[in-house]
Amino acid sequence: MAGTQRYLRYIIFALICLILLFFISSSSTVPTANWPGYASENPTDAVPSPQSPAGQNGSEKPATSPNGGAKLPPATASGDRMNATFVTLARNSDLWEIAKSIRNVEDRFNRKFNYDWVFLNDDDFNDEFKKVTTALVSGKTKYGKIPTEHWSFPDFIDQDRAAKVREEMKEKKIIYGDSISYRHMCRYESGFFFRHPLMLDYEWYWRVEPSIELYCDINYDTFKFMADNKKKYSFVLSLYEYVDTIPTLWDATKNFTKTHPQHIVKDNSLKFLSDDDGENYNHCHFWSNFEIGNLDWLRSDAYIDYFNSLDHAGGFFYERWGDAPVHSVAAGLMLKKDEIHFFNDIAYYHVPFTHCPTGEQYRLDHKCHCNPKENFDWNGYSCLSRYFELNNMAKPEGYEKEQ
Ligand SMILES: Nc1nc2c(ncn2[C@@H]2O[C@H](COP(=O)(O)OP(=O)(O)O)[C@@H](O)[C@H]2O)c(=O)[nH]1
Ligand SMILES: [Mg+2]
Repeated sequence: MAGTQRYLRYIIFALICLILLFFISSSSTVPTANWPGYASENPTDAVPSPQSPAGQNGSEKPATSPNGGAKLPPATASGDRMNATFVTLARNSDLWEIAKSIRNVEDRFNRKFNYDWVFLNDDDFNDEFKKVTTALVSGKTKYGKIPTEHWSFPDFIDQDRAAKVREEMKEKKIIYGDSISYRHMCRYESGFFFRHPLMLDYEWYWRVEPSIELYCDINYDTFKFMADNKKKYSFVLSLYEYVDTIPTLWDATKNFTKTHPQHIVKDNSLKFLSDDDGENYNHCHFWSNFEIGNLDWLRSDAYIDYFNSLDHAGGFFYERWGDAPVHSVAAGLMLKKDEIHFFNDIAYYHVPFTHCPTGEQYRLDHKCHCNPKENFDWNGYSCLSRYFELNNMAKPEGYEKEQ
């Protein structure tokens, strides 16, 4: 008898469990998984695939082409795409640091847009580099090898003089002062990356370096913003360059402006670069590890003439000219001031500086995770105030607290 009762209790208990399970599974208050499709859905269903590299000029504007092999969710942003790509110069050994950067860029921006990503290297990329980066990027990935003539000493450079400079800079403990590869890198970023065959398909680029972070959601197409607002070059951080790396850059620039006055535009940003109407350089520059810019501008006669004249002056090897002051001086003199844009809303870190947008409401609305106390913008070593003054821009509310 006791045994039968125990069975009955088991059966009733099991029935109650079944009824409970039924209610839980059919209840509308329990969230169901509703993620964008992964492997089972073909991402090309969501984004029309382009006939040719996405172009902004034709009336039929194709979208970006998602990276079919990566099995990532399709782009969520509607609308046309620009003819644009991310671009990274890297070594195979940079893999895990660039992987972090890619993940930041994808999470905050590119998963919504699926723009392509071009990787350039002076060596061959290995299979692991390609495999990992392709898995992370939502757009197409392309890998290019830099031709030797773009990553070597030009024949007009005196090798002994260059070697002596490296020794002296090493003594003086100037950062990267004794490095040959760093000089090739700076020269390449100054004069060649935009002419690499893989880059010729594109009109816009966003440069990304290893180990960077993005701190806020970017919910609009920054490339389209550049085009719609007639911008050619942009920045998030600006600062004073280490003088010992560019002692004669300004003299070389003045020689260029004398011989090529036609390339200097009216209403430029000279005031950002010089406090005495061009006599001397104040060493302000846009930090070029972040850039969104127009490749056709870099491929213009004006920019190429400037690069060639600097290259022949020899300062990439006889000093240690960085691509940041080179790009900045060019943008400052050869673009109208309203063609340069400050992306306040792109919160960014590259060691050791942070740009964290001033204004709490913006940071909350865009799910920012940067500490506003670390914002470099209004620090005495930043050049942003000069940029604001030059462009008659009002500094954002609360900037005093971040000085
Ligand atoms: N392929 C290649 N890339 C390099 C080399 N040196 C630097 N880079 C890349 O050039 C960029 C700038 O170098 P980085 O070490 O970040 O310089 P820093 O930001 O000025 O300290 C990064 O994207 C690096 O990955 C090199 O010798 N070969
Ligand atoms: Mg770097």
